[in-house]
Amino acid sequence: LELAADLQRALLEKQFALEFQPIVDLATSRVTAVEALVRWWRGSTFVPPEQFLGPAEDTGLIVPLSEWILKEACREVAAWRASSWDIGLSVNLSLRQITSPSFVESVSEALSDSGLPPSALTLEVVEEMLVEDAEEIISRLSTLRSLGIRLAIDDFGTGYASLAPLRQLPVDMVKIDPSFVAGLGQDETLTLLTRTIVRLGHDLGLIVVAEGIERPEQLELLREMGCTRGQGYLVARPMAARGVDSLMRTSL
Ligand code: G
Ligand code: G
Ligand code: MN
Ligand code: NA
Repeated sequence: LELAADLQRALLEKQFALEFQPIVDLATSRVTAVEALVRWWRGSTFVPPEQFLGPAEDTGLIVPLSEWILKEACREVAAWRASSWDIGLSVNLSLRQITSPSFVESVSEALSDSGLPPSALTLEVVEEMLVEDAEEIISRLSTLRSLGIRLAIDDFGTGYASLAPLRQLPVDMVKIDPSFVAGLGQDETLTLLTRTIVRLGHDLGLIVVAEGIERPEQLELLREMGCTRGQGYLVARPMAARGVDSLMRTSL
């Protein structure tokens, strides 16, 4: 409850910030997109998203918070693109955000306000959101996709119904959960599963992103498997917009 009150105040007092984690094309090592990640500095204390996203969801504050995240992230990425840097943006969605009445409109508004083209925006959902009573969610996401927005399944492989969402919802991308990537080259089963997910994704015509790349060995194996894109501390850590500015200058 105290956290809930603090969250409300944090929103009013603009205590939230965004970081952006680069996502690279594994074949060329070029940065193709950034994933927006919300950060909360409660005074001088950093509160991890895992601690406040649940309470924000329970209190409904996730809706205005997510609207701010989308607007802010679209604005930043549109500015980078205006400097002739061809990058895309990935944004994580929460369940309550998608089911809120203003969801589709707020995404469209974030795009039109910033001038970011719909095709430059990828919305990430987790499998669990697409399993039960998901008709309304699937319908809303499909509406956005028909506007040109891309959809990704985040943490792919960890849900208990991994393959059903691929049939129910037209998606563009799967993001392989870090728990698979962690075992690359060290655990035979995880290596085999990763290879299988890459192949499955490609057979379905999807972009496959590996997350949580921390060791050179993982990067090499993913390249050898033909995985499309990679993300992780070895490639680049999440960074403030200023950090992305410098990255852009060295990338252009
Ligand atoms: O950035 P970090 O690894 O600490 O994120 C932890 C979790 O919080 C991840 O599951 C991530 O998807 C989620 N997360 C980070 N930023 C956002 C956001 O802007 N919106 C939503 N809904 N989830 C986020
Ligand atoms: O659930 P989601 O995939 O959206 O979570 C993304 C989070 O994963 C980010 O908040 C980021 O801080 C974290 N992350 C990104 N790269 C790595 C990595 O290489 N290792 C670990 N442990 N976490 C990472
Ligand atoms: Mn994500
Ligand atoms: Na993930």
